[in-house]
Amino acid sequence: MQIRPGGAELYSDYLSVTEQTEIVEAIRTCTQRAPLYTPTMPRTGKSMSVRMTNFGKLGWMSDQKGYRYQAEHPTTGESWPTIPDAILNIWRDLLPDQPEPDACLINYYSETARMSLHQDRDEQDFSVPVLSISLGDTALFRLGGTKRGGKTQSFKLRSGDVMLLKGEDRLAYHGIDRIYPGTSSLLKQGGRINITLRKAL
Ligand code: MD6
Ligand code: FE
Repeated sequence: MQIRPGGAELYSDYLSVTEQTEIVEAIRTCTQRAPLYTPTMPRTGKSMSVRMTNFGKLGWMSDQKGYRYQAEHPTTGESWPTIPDAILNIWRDLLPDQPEPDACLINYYSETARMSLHQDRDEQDFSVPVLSISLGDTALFRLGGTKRGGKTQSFKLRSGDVMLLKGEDRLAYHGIDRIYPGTSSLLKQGGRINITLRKAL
């Protein structure tokens, strides 16, 4: 479970298939109101390869203006759906002493999508961990240190795995190098969903 002394924790197979299916169903319901959209990069305006949406009071956004949290969906202008209990309960189980998350980012990866190395640092209080849930196809995750260009380690994230970035590793660089298509039958259309729960404010 502990990956390394820095504080990252990996709970392999944390969710049963039944629990995973329940979460996918909840996401399907919520994305009817808050559809997946293609975010763009600050400055360049280039499209990211993942598609995103959010649940909770605040949604993490990236567009030409930069990274931020905002209360409305960028294309519908509506507030984000509330975070489904099936997702929130994982935070309550693993982080009972932490304040409840106000932001739930949903990333959808097609077979060819990737996520370049980044830090999660748009939140106010870095002492609150970030919780990440993997669903669908296996991904190759890369975890580095708190400085760009340092040593990194790679491991696979499989459907039902839950990871915490906490302690010193809360600000570790991380990214997704690739997806392994066809490694899970959870999502009918294939691909991978990553859910990150955070306390933004
Ligand atoms: C992903 N995850 O697993 C991307 N961020 O698709 C993240 O960016 C991430 O896994 C913060 C904490 C845990 C994560
Ligand atoms: Fe991240």
